[in-house]
Amino acid sequence: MNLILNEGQFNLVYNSFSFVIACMGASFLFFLLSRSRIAPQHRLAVTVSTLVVGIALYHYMRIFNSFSEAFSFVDGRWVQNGRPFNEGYRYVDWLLTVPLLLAELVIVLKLSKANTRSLIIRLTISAVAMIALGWPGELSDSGSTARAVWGILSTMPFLYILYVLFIELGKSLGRQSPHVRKLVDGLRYLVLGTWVIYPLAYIAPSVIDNPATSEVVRQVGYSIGDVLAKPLFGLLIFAIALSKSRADGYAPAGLDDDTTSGRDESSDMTHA
Ligand code: RET
Repeated sequence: MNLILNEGQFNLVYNSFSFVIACMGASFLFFLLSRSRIAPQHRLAVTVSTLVVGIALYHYMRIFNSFSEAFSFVDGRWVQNGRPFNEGYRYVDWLLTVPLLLAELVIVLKLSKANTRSLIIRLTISAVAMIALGWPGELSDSGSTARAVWGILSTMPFLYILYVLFIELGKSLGRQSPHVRKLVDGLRYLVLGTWVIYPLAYIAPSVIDNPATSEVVRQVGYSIGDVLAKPLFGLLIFAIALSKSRADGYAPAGLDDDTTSGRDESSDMTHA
């Protein structure tokens, strides 16, 4: 059955994708241009953030094009024209970015090597399982049993990830400074608060009868989730890396805001 969206519904999805592209592009540049503010030993987490928003920027451009090509404007309404809207970009994006986001969180904490390795391996496996199990469900008919079963299977690794972040990671936080501990705490709640958007958007077609409304809710929901989970999460990671850099005594020349104006340029050169 061809989906029909009214002008407002089509524009809402279209503009959400456009907004996500702007957020990913701006945060990509920000992470790239600000990396010199971070001490070299804390830069890896920011590098991973840069990769995540770069990957998402690319995928959202593809999603945006695929969406606009899949609909034609006929008699004042947007009618699906037979060219499929490729939802696969979204899942491929998550397959790459979700393990990276989790790795970023572990890396910035600078735990022991063995602890870091074990956390990254377990989180990566569960993230891949969560997304791989969600994909067949996303392709199933709305309201079908298959959609519900795949959704439940995918929720299991999702719960395991939350368990690792809240219970296991909590034990490792003792060694962090109070400021960093507060930031990491905020980060965990950001993950909890934003990641639940995804399963909620996933069940929209099963609980909302109107196919146009449920499609809009799902697409806008995933888009909001992606902006919070990638650029905003990346900014918090950046703040942790910055705080740790300062605690390590890292003060790059020319970057201490308004104190630079009266300084002799040759001293900046020697630090460059
Ligand atoms: C699916 C299927 C239904 C059940 C669950 C899901 C969870 C998805 C999540 C995705 C997170 C994506 C992120 C992307 C940002 O880059 C697959 C929708 C639990 C949690 C964080």
